[in-house]
Amino acid sequence: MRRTTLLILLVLAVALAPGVHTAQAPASATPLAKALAGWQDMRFGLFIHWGPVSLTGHEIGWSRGAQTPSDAYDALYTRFNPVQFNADEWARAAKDAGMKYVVFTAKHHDGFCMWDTKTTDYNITRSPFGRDVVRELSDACRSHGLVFCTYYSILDWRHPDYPLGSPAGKTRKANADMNRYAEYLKQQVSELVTNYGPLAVMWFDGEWEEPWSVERGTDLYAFLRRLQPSLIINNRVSKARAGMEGTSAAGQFSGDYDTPEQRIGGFNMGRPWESCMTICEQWAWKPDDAMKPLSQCLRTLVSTAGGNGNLLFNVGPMPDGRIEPRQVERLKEMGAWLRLRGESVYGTRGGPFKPGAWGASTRRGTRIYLHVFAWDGDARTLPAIPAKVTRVQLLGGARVEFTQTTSSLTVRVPAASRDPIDTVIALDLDRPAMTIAPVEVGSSGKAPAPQRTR
Ligand code: H79
Repeated sequence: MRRTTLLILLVLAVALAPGVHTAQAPASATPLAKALAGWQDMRFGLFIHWGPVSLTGHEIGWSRGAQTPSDAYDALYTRFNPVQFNADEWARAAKDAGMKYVVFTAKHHDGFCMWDTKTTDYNITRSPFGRDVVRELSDACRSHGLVFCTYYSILDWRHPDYPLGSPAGKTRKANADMNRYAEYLKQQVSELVTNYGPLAVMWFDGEWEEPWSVERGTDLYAFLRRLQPSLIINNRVSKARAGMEGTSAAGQFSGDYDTPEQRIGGFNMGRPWESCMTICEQWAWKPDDAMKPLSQCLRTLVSTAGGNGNLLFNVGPMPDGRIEPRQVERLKEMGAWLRLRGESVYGTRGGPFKPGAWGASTRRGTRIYLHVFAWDGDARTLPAIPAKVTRVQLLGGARVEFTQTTSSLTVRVPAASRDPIDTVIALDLDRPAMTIAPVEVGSSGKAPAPQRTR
């Protein structure tokens, strides 16, 4: 009897103990819930858009039948020979950036398959290059401790059975058969999950056209869930996405997380989300594309984490197989910053102060990390929170002057100690930071409007 009691106590103690990085997923959680919490902890991933289209410098999928006639587009793979492709270098670039996962375009809207598939000859092994890029990249990611994921376009403007065609789904094919196409699609994703998995995420896209439906999406989701119970599947598997905002319509089947595109998603503690965004302007490689400055890259990442989202940051490698050196350099700069400030990003959750031009906040345990972009002289004032702040310091140790009243909280940091991109300040509290309800910043009047933004 006493042994039974002891055993129960022991089980309870283990179950209630906080996790090492996060206490978001209890031990009893489903494989999917655990995977989602772990994926949220990662916060930062590399998106890679690549294929024979890189030979043209135009956008992947969309340029088919537009900038490049369809026949010419479909023949690009016959001269695709990226001899400088080195999966280890790509994985190293992601690693050096402080990224934790990689999502690769296994198949985009043009239908070209970057893996050795049995389902079609329109794949990388038939190119002069002849190597299985998905194989090499998934292996390299694993050996560098990165989590591998695939992007897969539901629509396929080239496949004869998919009803719509290039340009941009504006044409209709005569002898298409959507049911047959759906079988082809299932075989393809099952190859990806089975031969290259387990995958962390299956990143669907191209779901918006008429041939796809919530019913088909629900069926595909169930099919994949059976193949890999821990697989995370984005909301584009279904039809509930609200355009580029990427949120999901309430009450409709919508996969596991939301997908804002080319914008930072809205603050949301309930539904997981991930913003996908390009380091330049185009998804696929374009010569002399305009690259985002470091400050914008880092503030985007921090504002995303502050809204409780992930950032999937995209590069489009060149036709020779390399990621542009200037882009690799930019990624390295992000990684250098994260090596010093990473504890304020990885394994955190967003809030309680909502992000804005002023900055953002993240939290873990009894700590809030303030990420301050805009100062009022030496000060940053924020609305009050229902917790006592017991200690304030710059990440790295220097003490910070602070005052806390019933209506506000002010931190002061002299210019010399500030980081012009993002000054990170740790606030230690007398209670768990996750117990604090979200706080609006700026409109209350208690917090001054930001003086300037960069
Ligand atoms: O792979 C990259 C792009 O090629 C792809 N998604 C990223 C990750 C992409 N697909 N579409 N777009 C980008 C823009 C498409 C916008 C529209 Fe629509 C399609 C406008 C109307 C149909 C999206 C879906 C917004 C509303 C419905």
